[in-house]
Amino acid sequence: MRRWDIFCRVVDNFGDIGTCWRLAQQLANEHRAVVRLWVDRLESFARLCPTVLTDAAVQDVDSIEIRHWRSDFPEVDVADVADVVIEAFACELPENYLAAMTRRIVAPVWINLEYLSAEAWVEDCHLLTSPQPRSSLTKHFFFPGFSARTGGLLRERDLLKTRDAFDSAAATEFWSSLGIAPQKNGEIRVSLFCYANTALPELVQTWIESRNPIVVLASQGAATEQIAAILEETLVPGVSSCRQALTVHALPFLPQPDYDRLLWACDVNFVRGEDSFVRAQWAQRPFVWQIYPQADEAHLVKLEAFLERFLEKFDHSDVVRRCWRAWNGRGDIGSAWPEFVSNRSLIQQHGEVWAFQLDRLGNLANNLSYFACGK
Ligand code: TRH
Repeated sequence: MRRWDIFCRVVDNFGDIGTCWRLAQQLANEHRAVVRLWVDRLESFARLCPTVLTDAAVQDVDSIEIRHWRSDFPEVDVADVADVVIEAFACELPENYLAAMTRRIVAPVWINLEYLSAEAWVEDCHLLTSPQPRSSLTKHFFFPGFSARTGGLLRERDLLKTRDAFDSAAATEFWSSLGIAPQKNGEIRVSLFCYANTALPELVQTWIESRNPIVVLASQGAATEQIAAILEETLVPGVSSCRQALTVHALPFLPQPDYDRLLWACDVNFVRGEDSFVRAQWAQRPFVWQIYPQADEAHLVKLEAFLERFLEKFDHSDVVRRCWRAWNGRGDIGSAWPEFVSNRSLIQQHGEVWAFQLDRLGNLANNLSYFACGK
C-alpha cells in the first residue's frame, strides 16, 4: 500500500486543504507512502503552505507530489492509479480517474474520509462500505472522531513532544518572529480565529474593560476585519491597536506550523471549523470553538455532542459550556468570558487529561494506513 492519491476539493475556507495536507505529510513522513495530493484551489493551499506555487500543474513539496485538480481531468492510465485512493469529504472523484480504477486488476482501496463529528451515529457509520453497482469497486467510509470506534484524529508522531519542548524561550522567539513583544506578567494572550460572530462586539467590550491586560492575536480574515469594524480602526499586521486593557495585533495568515506555535504560545485560543479545533485540543490550552455554521442550526447539535464528550469528567463543565454556547450565539458572552478566563488553569488541566485520552486512541493517519493494509 505504498502509493496514495488524496483528492481534495476546497469547498470554502481552509479546513479541507488544511486537513488533507497534514494527512499527506504524515503518510509520507511516517508511513513511507508515496503520496500525490490533488487540489482544485492552489491559492487556498498556498496560504497555509507558502512554498506551494499557485500556477504549477505538478510540483513537489516536502516529497509530496502536488497536482492541480482541474475540471478537465485528463485520461488516466490504469498504471497511474494509486493503491489507496482517498476521496476527502465526499469530494467525488474525477470520472476519468474512477474509470481507470475500475480497470485495475487489483482494485484500489477507496476511502471516503468524512468530516469530524462527536455525534454517536458516527461510530455506527465508521467503516461502512458502499459496493458500487457498476464495477467491482467498494467505497469505504472512514470517520475521524473521539472514540475508539472511530478513526481518531490527525496527530503527527512527534507533535506532543515538540509541543512540550516549546518553552518560554521558544515562545519569546516566536513572538519576536511576528514582531510582537514577549508576554508580560499578568497579561493574557488570546488567539482569535473565527467566522462572522455576533458575540464579538460584546466580547471586545469585555476585553476593553478587563482587569488584566488582554493581548489579542487576530487571524487574517473575519477575526481582524470584525475587530477593525468594532474599534473603527484600520488593523494591519505589524501595527498594534490599544484600547484600555485591550491590545490587538492583526496577524498575517501564518504558515500551518506557525499557526500551531501560536496555539501553544497563547493562554486561550478561539478556534473554528475542524482542523484548528483539533489542533487546539493537542495544544492543551483552554480553547473556545466556533463551529462551522450550518442550515437549520444543525451545527448546534454537533456542538452539544462534543461538549457532552469533552466535559463528561470535568467538575466545572458549566463554565466551559456557557462560554462556548454564548460564542455560538446562545447566551451572554459578557458574563461567560470572565468566568471562563478566571477558571483557565482548571480548564487547562482538564485539557491535558483530555489530550492524554485522545492520544490513547491512536491517530487518523495510522488508523487509515492500518485499515488500507488490511484490505
Ligand atoms: O477554515 P475553516 O473554517 O475550515 C472549515 C472547516 O474545516 C469546516 O469543517 C469545513 O466544512 C469548511 O472549512 C469548508 O477552519 P479550520 O478547519 O480550522 O481550517 C483552518 C486551517 O487553516 C487549519 O489547517 C489551520 C490553518 N491556518 C493556518 O495555517 N494559518 C493561519 O493563520 C490560520 C488562521 C489558519
